[in-house]
Amino acid sequence: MKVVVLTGAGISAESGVPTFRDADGLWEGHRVEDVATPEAFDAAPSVVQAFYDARRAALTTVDPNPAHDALARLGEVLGDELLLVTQNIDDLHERAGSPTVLHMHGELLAAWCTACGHRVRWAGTLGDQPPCPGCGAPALRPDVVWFGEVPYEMDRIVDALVDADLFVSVGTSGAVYPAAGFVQQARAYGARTLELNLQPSEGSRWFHESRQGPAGLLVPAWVDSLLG
Ligand code: BV8
Repeated sequence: MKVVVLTGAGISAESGVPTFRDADGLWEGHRVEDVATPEAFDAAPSVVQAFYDARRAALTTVDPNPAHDALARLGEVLGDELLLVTQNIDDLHERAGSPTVLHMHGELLAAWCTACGHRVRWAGTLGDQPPCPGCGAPALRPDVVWFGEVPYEMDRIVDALVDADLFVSVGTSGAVYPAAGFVQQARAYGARTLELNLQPSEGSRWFHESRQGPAGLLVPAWVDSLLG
């Protein structure tokens, strides 16, 4: 059985990672959409770098929760039959042991040089403009997909949606595209669709079934039911 699982900020909420809709979606008084854009980076790079440096540093203070652990278990059993796609830029799926994780919006623990295009794993800060390990230019930006930028590995995701027997969405508000449109694509190609979310999302009506509750309870229960 081919399964595609899409996760959003809600799966990391119980680990202590704030969601985008938490804190009324503001960061230091900025609308998230205002700091997570290339325009914001051009206008005020230090503000944007500080936003991501703080979130990168906070990663060391949080741990995976039972929802991440259950998806790692599912990945161990299903192998290539499962594609785990996340909108999250944290590393909690990997730390829970998920064999493969597709970060469609990038990762906090990676940097990208805007001078030479070099990509590099990065755990420190970028606000102090460290030199690029590739070309030496002080031109590193967070390797995340900002609003108005094209998400990563869209071809691989769409291929998996077309082949999917089951599409499951966990902890996402369905407010941001193209991720919010995956349920309709998967359903159009015959997949059964299931939503696991604390509250109904903007896309709930597109799912065959929508279960409300905390991911830390819903996801282990669903994985146990699937693996029997
Ligand atoms: C693009 C990285 C072209 C940075 C992010 C169509 C219509 C309208 C607008 C658009 C459209 N197409 C494109 C747009 C523009 C835009 C967009 O969607 N804007 C929105 C605001 C209207 N999209 C883009 O710009 C995208 N690029 O379209 O390029 C293209 C497209 C296709 C193919 C080729 C080219 C790029 C978008 C990516 C932006 N970067 N993140 C960073 O993280 O800082 S988006 C970021 O916000 C996250 O990654 C995530 O995607 C989104 C937040 O959403 P969620 O993860 O769902 O989090 P949220 O807080 O909203 O909700 C949490 C949910 O969890 C809630 O439902 C809550 O109930 C639930 N919950 C809470 N606690 C729990 C829980 N559930 C279970 N258990 C709990 N304990």
